[in-house]
Amino acid sequence: MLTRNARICYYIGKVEGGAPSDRGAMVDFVRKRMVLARITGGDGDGDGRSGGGDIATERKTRTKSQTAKPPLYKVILLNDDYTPMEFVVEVLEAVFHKQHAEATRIMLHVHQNGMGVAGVYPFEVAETKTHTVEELARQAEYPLKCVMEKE
Ligand code: TYC
Repeated sequence: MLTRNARICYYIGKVEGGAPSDRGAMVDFVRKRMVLARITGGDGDGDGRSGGGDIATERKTRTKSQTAKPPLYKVILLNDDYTPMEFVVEVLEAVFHKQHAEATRIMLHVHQNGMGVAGVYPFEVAETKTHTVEELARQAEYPLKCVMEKE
């Protein structure tokens, strides 16, 4: 205990440029440092790092995963009155690699509900597919529209 107190006194002297004059003030000071250490996950000296023969706690839990997942984007087809159903089905098969039955289901969903998700992808893939759909529609002179939305 003596060693620990000596360390604390040394530490306080190091940080504050002199030990607090009475014991109550010192205890209070050390208590505040330990609270700080608990909040910051550091060792209480305010530099956010541990070590140096210091008083307090090590952080034991990780709150963020190491491998961040990329954000995903929905590619959404919009309904219109002019694009033929078969063209939309072909686009879903060619661009979104859907089986014929699934492509037909998605097309009918868009036709009946005004919009529907063709697929979900990382940003650049979603962007390329969106442009491809609009380019195919433009070449065929259909007004089919496609937008992307963050998941
Ligand atoms: N509503 C169109 C029609 O009746 C078909 C259609 C479906 C158009 C889906 C666009 O994204 C779309 N011919």
